[in-house]
Amino acid sequence: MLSSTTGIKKYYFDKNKKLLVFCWIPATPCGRCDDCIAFFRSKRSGSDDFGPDLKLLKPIEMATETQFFAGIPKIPYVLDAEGGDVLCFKHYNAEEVLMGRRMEDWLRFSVCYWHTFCGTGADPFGLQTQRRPWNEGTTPMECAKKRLHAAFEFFNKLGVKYYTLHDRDLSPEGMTLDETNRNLDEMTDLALELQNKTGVKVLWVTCNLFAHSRYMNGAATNPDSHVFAYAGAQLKKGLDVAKKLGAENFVFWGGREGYNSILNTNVAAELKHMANFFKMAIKYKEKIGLQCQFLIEPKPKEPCKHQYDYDAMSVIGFLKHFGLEGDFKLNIEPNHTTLAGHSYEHDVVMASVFGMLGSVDSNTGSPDLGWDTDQFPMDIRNTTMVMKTVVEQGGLQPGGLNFDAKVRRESTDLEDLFIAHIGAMDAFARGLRNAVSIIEEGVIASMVKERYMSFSRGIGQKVEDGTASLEELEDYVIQNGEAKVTSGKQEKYETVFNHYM
Ligand code: XUL
Ligand code: CO
Repeated sequence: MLSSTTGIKKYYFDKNKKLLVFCWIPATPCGRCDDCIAFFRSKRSGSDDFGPDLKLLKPIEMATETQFFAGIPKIPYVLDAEGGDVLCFKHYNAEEVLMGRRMEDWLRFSVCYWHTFCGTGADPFGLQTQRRPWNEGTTPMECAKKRLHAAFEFFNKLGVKYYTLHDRDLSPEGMTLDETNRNLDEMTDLALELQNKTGVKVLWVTCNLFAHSRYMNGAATNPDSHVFAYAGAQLKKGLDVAKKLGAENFVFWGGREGYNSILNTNVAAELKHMANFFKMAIKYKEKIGLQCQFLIEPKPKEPCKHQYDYDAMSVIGFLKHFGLEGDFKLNIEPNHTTLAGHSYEHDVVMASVFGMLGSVDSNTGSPDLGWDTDQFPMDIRNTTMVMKTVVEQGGLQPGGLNFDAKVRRESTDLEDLFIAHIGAMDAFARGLRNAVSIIEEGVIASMVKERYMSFSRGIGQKVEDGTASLEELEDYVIQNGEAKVTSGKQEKYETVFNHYM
């Protein structure tokens, strides 16, 4: 009788709102057919309310494959969900159109491979706390394949269309470059197969040029040209991988490109070598016909005491100095921005102002700590600030919002991976809605416009156009005397902003 396990299913929460049953396996009721409903009604009160323990909620679509995340449904959008319901979206409604674009296309969410599937909760003071079933296997390659299957099950259930990866997350390093590359070939064959099967795409690929001990003194800024050559060889393969997987962007994060002591460092030489490394990347990209956006990810410190890509403005200055600004944009990670001593949104805004905001590693830190905690972004004020800039510049495409974030060491359940992403996606959906209201109503924009009004006429207009001279400014002051005191009205702006939260 009740053997169907496909199609529309129903799921249930217990009285504590914990997902109790989502799929009735054969030989038990499927929860969908008339027989099941009759069965429930005979056991319970005769209605869709099955008593204090079970509640029938909206029918949801089941993911087709469950191997690693049994018990987790395809995450639905539930408009009337209650506070304790955490395995559903309450704000992120992928298809909903805001300012002429679907939410999904404004947000372009991506799951990162390294934290979510390679992370184990280990920290400098303690070993792994999180046991992941995909890490159980006899060889590194066997685990790598299991991990990839787990990742695609996760992407599907979460409903996220993009993922990001380092070359070494996907596939283990071998004894030689050749063996490493063969591992990568095998793993990228499987990744491509799963991408084609599911429609999930690569937002960006990056090379891990910082973890191996050979890179302890840097990769493109290493004082030894042999190490530089190794980094170049790894980058060449990384670009091939990006092409093979159809990556829409390629990120450079210079983990060890910087110094720990200025005394042993030739800064000028290192910066030139790094620029030459990027020039080789541009050439090879052109040669293989790789169509993707190059991105540099700023970070001020950690692991190096000083990193050359300190913040957005340092990177933009570097790119302009070496004539590279036409080939790169920036991937801004707000946890890095706050480490540089700026406010959360500062680098997103600065990069955007210079037309250089390419993508965002959407995470947050704990400003009271002072290192890169890579937490999930849950603060609606922060997400609103970021989305305001993103919407104002017309979106992030081909970049996106990549969750470079990890669940806390103490969050050890598999479902925590879902809860964290769902919470952050909802936080960004709320940020988007708020930003759209702020922009559509235009109160802040008209206040700002009014504030700069004096540059639209007279001497201000000449300054704006770049035609004024110091002599003219002096004449203006002689004729007009002292400038009047004008309030900056910060509290008014903050109050108006809070209205949209
Ligand atoms: C490190 C960091 C990296 C880059 C990619 O702080 O953010 O994960 O995003 O290498
Ligand atoms: Co990052």
